[in-house]
Amino acid sequence: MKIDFIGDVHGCLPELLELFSKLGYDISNRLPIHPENRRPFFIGDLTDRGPDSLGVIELVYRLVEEELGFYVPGNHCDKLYRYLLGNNVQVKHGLETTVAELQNCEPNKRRKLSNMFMQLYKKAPLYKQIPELGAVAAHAGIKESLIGKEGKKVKSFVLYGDTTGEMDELGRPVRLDWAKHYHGKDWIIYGHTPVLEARVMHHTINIDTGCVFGNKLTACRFPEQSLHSVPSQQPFVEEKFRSFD
Ligand SMILES: [Mn+2]
Repeated sequence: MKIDFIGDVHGCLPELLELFSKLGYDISNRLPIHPENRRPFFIGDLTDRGPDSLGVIELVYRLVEEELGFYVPGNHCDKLYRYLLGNNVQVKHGLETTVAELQNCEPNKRRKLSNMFMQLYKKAPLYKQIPELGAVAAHAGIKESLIGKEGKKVKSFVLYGDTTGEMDELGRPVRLDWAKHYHGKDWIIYGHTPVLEARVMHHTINIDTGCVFGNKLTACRFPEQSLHSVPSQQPFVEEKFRSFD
């Protein structure tokens, strides 16, 4: 199996289509198809902040439904799902743009896209082990001791990462650098924390290069382990990017 893992899209549909093109997918039909049967794997956070979250939902839903692609959810996906269930979630941190897109739709289209997303989310595993590639895909990553496990702790880790529950001086959740202490054999492919350049640390690769914050959208090919990016069309927001030692 040949996979192209794709980092946090956050509604950046034009960049996603450009990335597919760059990776050699034929995007002239309804769904992007690769001549060598490569499959895209979305590592979560499809929506929020970007210009076309609904377009991204529809595309990923169809790819997964037709077994042409894979998806694991991110924290933004989890929140959108809870919003669509009617739970009392705060419509901010980007969710407001996706909600506005839904509210601007005809009722039938709104229902259709809401249902698509809910199906996509409900059917998705929290993270996915791909033994033939020696890889594990999880939105915010996963610690070695949690691989193969389920439960609340796993869910919180793969959606939010290793957090302390505290905030930093800019009001961002304090994130612990789990990758620095990861010594597993499997490659962990993840996103969630925007970085200017894809970050390879031990056997982990963070491919969230902050497309929605004006940097670039990145894919990582397996088994080749090569990185491919297209530039963002969004304004650059420097303070959203983390640097690591
Ligand atoms: Mn995220």
